[in-house]
Amino acid sequence: LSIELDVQPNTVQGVWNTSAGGISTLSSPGTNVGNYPATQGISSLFDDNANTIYSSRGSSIGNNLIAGLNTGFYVTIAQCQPVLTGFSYGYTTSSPQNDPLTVTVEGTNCANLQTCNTWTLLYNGSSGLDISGTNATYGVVETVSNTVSYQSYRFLVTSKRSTSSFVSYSDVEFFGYSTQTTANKTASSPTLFVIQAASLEALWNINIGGLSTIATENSAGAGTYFTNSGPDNLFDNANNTYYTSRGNFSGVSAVSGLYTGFHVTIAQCQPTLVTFRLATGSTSAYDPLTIALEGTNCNDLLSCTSWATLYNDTSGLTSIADRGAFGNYLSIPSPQSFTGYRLSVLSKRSSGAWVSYSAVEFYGY
Ligand SMILES: [Ca+2]
Ligand SMILES: [Ca+2]
Repeated sequence: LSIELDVQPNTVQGVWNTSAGGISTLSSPGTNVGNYPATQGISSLFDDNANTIYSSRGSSIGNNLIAGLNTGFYVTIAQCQPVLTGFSYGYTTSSPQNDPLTVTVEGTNCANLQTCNTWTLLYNGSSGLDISGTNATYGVVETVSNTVSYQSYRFLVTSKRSTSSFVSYSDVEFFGYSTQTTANKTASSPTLFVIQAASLEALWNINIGGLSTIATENSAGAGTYFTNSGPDNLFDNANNTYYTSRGNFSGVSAVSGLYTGFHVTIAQCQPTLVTFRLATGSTSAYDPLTIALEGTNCNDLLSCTSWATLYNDTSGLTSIADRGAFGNYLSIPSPQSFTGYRLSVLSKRSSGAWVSYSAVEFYGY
């Protein structure tokens, strides 16, 4: 079963003058060979924004057929023992001449990617962007014939569409599978968990310890969350975007939004959650005041009926007046390893049409 694989933060590095099998030459912002424009750097690649792009000059300055070739990036995947089986590139909206047409994909388990010289070639072919002039955000998902786990991957552009000054693309998505329960981990200092973005689901009608129901996006109605206000807004590093959920009552009441929440899988080996915290939303009345957090090792979170309650207490927001501000860190009394987690709101500050909050952070090892 293929899922979208997530990027380990701070591991993406742009490269130039680099070919499959060789050492990576690192790129940097600037206006020379080996540079990318400062506003079109590698941070544009995994920001879920099709309007931000990564552009490379490579070894040529000028409008020609070679500028931007033999450039790309390497990246480490957050999941445990990830196996890459597919990818797709994102189009730029304005520069079809910059589109990569063919790419190489390599995998490695080197600890130091900068000095790594053991890259295994997994793919050499189309970028998936063959068709020009489409309104699509992403190109075709290309299949990588691979069954071996590599923690890190390198993507290099070997040809482009036309005469241009750069090779540019807006995003790259990774598909594959992972095994999150296999590692044998010992306790260490908690760090911020990477969530598996594709596993995140809005929920309502949550039965603690049992089943829940998927909530849908809508402007009104029971079992819905407010338009553009889904749980992805909890993990976007923006304190002015909110998860705003109605639950089983669409209207102003003391119960609107209760027993709503989300479930999510953590993208790393054998995660053990130790502490977590929430941040307030736009309006005090909608703040969660008491919450439950459950964990499971079920593969399918929606059908799962074996949820263990890890925390059932205050949200940490009781005394927080500022909007978009984090509350207190909340400690799990008896931490243990679970791959999946579910957060449910049990009570809110006062009467309102929904429950709303701006962020959740999970820390563990
Ligand atoms: Ca982007
Ligand atoms: Ca947010």
